[in-house]
Amino acid sequence: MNASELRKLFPILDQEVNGHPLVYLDSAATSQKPIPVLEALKAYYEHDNANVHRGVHTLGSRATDAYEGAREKVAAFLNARYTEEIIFTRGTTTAINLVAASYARSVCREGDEIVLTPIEHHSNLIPWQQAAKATGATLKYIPVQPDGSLLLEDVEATITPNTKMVALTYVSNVMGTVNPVKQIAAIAHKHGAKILVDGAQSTPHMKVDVRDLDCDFYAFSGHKMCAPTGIGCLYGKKELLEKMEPVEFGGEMIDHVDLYESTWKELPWRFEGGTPIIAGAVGLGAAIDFLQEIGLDEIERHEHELAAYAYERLSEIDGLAIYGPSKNRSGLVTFNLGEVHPHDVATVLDSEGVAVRAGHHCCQPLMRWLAVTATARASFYLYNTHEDVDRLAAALVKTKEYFGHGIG
Ligand code: 7TS
Repeated sequence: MNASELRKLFPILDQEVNGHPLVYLDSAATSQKPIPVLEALKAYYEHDNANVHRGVHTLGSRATDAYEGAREKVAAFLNARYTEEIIFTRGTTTAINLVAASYARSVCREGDEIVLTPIEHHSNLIPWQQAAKATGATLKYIPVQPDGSLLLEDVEATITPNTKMVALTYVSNVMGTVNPVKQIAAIAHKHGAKILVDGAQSTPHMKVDVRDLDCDFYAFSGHKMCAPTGIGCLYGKKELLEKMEPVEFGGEMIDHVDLYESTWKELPWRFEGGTPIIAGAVGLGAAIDFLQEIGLDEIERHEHELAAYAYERLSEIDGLAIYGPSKNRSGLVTFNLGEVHPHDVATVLDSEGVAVRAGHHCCQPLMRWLAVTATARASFYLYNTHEDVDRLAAALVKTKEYFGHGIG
C-alpha cells in the first residue's frame, strides 16, 4: 500500500491551511472521502435518485436495487450470515440506541446486570444508563489496567449469571487499545448474556468478521470509513432481531395498518421507518469497495506502523505525556503537553496546518479516570504518511517553544 499515492484520491487533502499544506490527523472523528465515493454519490443523484420500495417506475427500482445492493455489500463485508441481519441506521449512536431501547428494555428486569467498561464513548454508555433506569437493571464496569487494556480475569469476575447484556468497544477512541472481544463474547455467552460490540473505531481500520467474533450485535458508522455522514449500521443475529420491537414507527416499516392496530414488515425493514438514507447507503457501498480493494489487513498494518512511529517520535518530546499502551495500539495517539490546555495545543498545531482533535472525546468518565479534563489526539488513516507524523512532531516542538517554561 502506498499512502502517498492513495492520498491523491482525496481531493480535500490537497489544500493549504494557515499557509501550510494540510496534515489531517482527525480521522477518528471523521474520515475524508475518496473520489470513487464522491463519484458514486454524484452518479446516484444524476441518474438513479428516487424513493425506494414503492415506485414501480424504473428510477424507483434502480434506487431500490442500489440501496439493497449496499446492504448486501455490508453483509459480505462483516461476514454476516444473512443480509437481513444488516439494519441501516444514522451511525453507531443510533444503532446502539436501538438495541438499548428495544432489546435491553425487553429482557432486563430488576436484579439483572448490564456490563460495560469505563472507557466507553458516551454513545455506548448513556443508552445503557437509560435502559438501566427504565428497567431497574444495574450497571457494572469491568476494571481497566493503567494503559487502558482489559484483563480477561477481570472480565470473568465481572460477568455473572445475572448479566443480561455486555456492551464494549472493540477499539478505544482515546487509548487506542484493541479489546479481546471474541474472548469476551465467549465469556458473556457462558453466562447466557448477549454482547454488543461498538465497532466505530474498528470497522474502518481492520478486518471484522461478526461470525468469528460471535457477537450478538455490532454497530458502526460509515463516515469514519470513507463513506458520507448520516449512514451506519446495526448488525444483529437474526434470531434476536426477529424478537425485537421497532422503536421508530411510520412509513416504510409497516405491513398492515388499521386505525387502532398495525403490523410490521419482516427484517430488516421493520427497523427502518421513514424514507431511508438511500444515497448514504450507496456511498457506504462504494466506500466498502474502495477499502476492500486496498485490503483491510494492509490498512491495519499501515496504521499500526504509523502509530508506532508516532509513539516513538512523540516520546522524544520532553514533557509530553502519551496515554494508552506502548505496543499493539490502533492508529491513534492521545497526549498532553505539560500543563498546556489541549485546546491551546490544537490551536497552535492548526496554525501549522496540522489538524488534531482536543477535548474529552465524548469519554468524560475516562478523562476523570486519567485525572485530566481533556487531551489532544492525533488519529491516522490510510492516507497518512510518515511525513505527516514528522510534521506533527515538529509542530509540537514549536508548540512547546511557544508556551515556554513549565514543560519538560
Ligand atoms: N463509539 C466510538 C468508540 C466512537 O469513537 C464514536 C465516535 C462513536 C461511538 C459515535 O459515533 P457516531 O458516528 O454515532 O457519532 N467518536 C468520535 C471521536 O472519537 N471523535 O469524534 C467522534
